[in-house]
Amino acid sequence: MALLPILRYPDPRLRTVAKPVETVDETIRPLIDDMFATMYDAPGVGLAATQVNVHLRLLVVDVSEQKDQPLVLINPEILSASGQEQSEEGCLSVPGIYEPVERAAQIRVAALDRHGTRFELDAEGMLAVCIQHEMDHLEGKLFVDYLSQIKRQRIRKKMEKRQRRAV
Ligand code: GNR
Ligand code: NI
Repeated sequence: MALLPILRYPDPRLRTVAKPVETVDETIRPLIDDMFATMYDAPGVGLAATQVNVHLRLLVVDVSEQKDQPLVLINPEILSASGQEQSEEGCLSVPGIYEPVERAAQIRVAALDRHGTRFELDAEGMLAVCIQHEMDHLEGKLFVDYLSQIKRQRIRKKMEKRQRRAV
């Protein structure tokens, strides 16, 4: 298993729209395992393939306390959404920034699991937030896109400054 480098905002590669996974077979499973290792190591509660520069519709999440409920969603689709709730979001691609974002409170999602079997899932709370956040990544969208232009600009400047220092 390997830890994968995570792209940082404002890297333009984070704006790539991911392509569907055509077939779920052995070739994709090592990527799933590496994504879990990378997410747990970070640590984070979710990770989209986009963040590790793989532009496929694949995400992993684990919002459990014990970090023992790994969930893989391949080619996820929102079947229905209801309610609205605001919560503080952060992102491994925008480290150190936390801002409130409004999202659907409850969602029903369909996806393929690591064996290619279709399943449906009802989510609310942190799991619903996380799945919506990860599905945005697959569309090239980041949580900072929901903030005001002024805030986003400030965050971008901060990230660019940090990146320069890191060289
Ligand atoms: O680790 C993460 N925490 C988090 C907190 C609130 C809302 C969303 C998230 S997802 C984030 C990991 C990440 O960047 N996934 O794309
Ligand atoms: Ni993120």
